[in-house]
Amino acid sequence: MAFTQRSTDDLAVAGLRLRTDGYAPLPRLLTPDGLQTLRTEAHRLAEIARRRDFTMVCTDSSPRHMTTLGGHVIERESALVRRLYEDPHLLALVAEVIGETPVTVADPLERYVLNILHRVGDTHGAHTDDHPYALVLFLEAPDGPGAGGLLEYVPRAGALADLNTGTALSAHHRAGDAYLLRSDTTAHRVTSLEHAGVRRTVLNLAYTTRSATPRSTPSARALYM
Ligand SMILES: O=C(O)CCC(=O)C(=O)O
Ligand SMILES: [Fe+2]
Repeated sequence: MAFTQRSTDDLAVAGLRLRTDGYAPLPRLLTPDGLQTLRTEAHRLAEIARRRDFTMVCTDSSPRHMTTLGGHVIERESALVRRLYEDPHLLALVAEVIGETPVTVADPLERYVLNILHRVGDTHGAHTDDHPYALVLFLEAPDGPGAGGLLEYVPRAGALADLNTGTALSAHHRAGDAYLLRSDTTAHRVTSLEHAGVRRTVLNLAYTTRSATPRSTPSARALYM
């Protein structure tokens, strides 16, 4: 199995953190073998990923400088990611943290995406996601926070501009780490990479719930089509 085991207590702590901060870290979620396998898969998928450099008008014109691959392509190209997304152990872990049953996303484009920051200045600017939960798996990451690529987030944000008021929380992650985000109501962004030769590659798995109101903004199509 690609995932390390968590105690019920650990998952309860993560659930509390998610409800309080909109964010819950899951350090070293991937086993060394799981990380190796997924990183190799990400390198293969990166060959067909597309470079994006633009400002997203519908998210306060926040910047996107990154290489991405949308779920509709990943679905065709990667049996591994297809299986991972519906892995019963993973779904059980997500259920435990969010306190309800996660439901897989119907839209293939947004179900899972690959985001690669790999040039100095690369950044994934401010936004919220269309679906309530994001499980973000780190396949490559700078070793320390000094190289950038930090997640910044504001729970229950009234506006994306809340990220600029000095109240944003931030988190650094290493390869093999993961986090869960209440991604539809938590404003979030990834800070610019500061050093050359550093890569930050994540696989974002999106989940919804039975009670969630479906939402669809143009942003996912602009970044992943
Ligand atoms: O890379 C990250 O940590 C965040 C990814 C993200 O926000 C997204 O894919 O919507
Ligand atoms: Fe996001």
